[in-house]
Amino acid sequence: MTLSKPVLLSGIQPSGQLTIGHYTGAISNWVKMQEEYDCLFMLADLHTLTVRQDPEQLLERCYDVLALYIACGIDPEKNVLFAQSHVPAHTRLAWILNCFTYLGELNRMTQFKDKSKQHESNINVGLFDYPVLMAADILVYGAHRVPVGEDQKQHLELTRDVALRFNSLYGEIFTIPEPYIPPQGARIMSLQEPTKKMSKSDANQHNYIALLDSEDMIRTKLKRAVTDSGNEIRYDVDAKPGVANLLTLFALTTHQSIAQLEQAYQGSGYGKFKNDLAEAIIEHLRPMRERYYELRADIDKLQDILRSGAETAQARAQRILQRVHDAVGLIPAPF
Ligand code: AQP
Repeated sequence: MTLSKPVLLSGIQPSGQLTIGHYTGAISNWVKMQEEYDCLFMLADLHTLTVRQDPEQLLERCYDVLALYIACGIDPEKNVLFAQSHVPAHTRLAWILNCFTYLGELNRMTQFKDKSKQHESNINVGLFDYPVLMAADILVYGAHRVPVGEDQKQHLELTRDVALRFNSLYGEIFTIPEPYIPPQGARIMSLQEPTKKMSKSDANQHNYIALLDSEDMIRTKLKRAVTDSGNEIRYDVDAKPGVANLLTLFALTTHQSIAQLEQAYQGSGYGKFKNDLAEAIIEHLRPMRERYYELRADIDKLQDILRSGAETAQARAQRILQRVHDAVGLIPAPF
């Protein structure tokens, strides 16, 4: 008898160019987990609509992100790769979950507060409801594990609360998901403002390293990265947040410990440190980038992957959605 693997669900919004933070905080961990788990990786395209997107750019970015997932090592033969908008079960479950989520809970979400400040002229209902759609994304597949960066932890806690509430009323319908937060790289900070998270939609492109930045661009961005007025390379998040962030990136891209790096760069100054980090990142990303351009050129293949991923995902999501319909007393749907 073969035991089924636990289910894992994760995704990234195609709302900009993926950064090295998405790589360390999300995709590199997915790659490691894909053997152990039964994985579904989505393009969280519906989530991007909570902020105004340029339609042509969004479409291109969906393909960019899919090609990046694969180029980084996600195997489309072993995992379900799909677009959130292709599987209607997500939004159907989200509506039902809306009726089991309290306004007070959503009001506490820090991402909503932050994004409302960033987009004052477009504080739409979708932005407020984002965590409920995220809960549906996860619960509709019975996901056991959800790899997330630090910033998504609160949303996952809400997902668990809503699932427990629903189960306490209707029985064991939903699996209660566990987060996976990587021990290192779960919150890569902005290069110019190292107390703020590195984000792909940052208006200042010098705040992030995009996975597809040119080699020269990576060198320039790191050269300009904020450190501090001293010259000591030491990991101290409070006193030296910029240096601590760069040390984290260095450790992740070279598989050395922070202590080894502190030792190796003792007395060498920021210039050499940043230079070496730039070269380490360039080398680390090189194979992925070469693979990316090959994949991105084959749009038919990318569309095939999404088509087959959507079919599999929809068939799987249907099972839990049907149980939810039965539980709350909706007429069984012909689907
Ligand atoms: N800087 C980061 N460090 C570590 N992990 C990160 N993640 C994002 N930025 C970092 C993790 O990547 C996953 C998918 O993120 P997302 O794009 O769906 O949403 P986000 O967290 O809102 O990312 P951005 O770049 O900040 O998006 P925009 O700028 O479009 O709002 C998540 O697991 C996230 O934690």
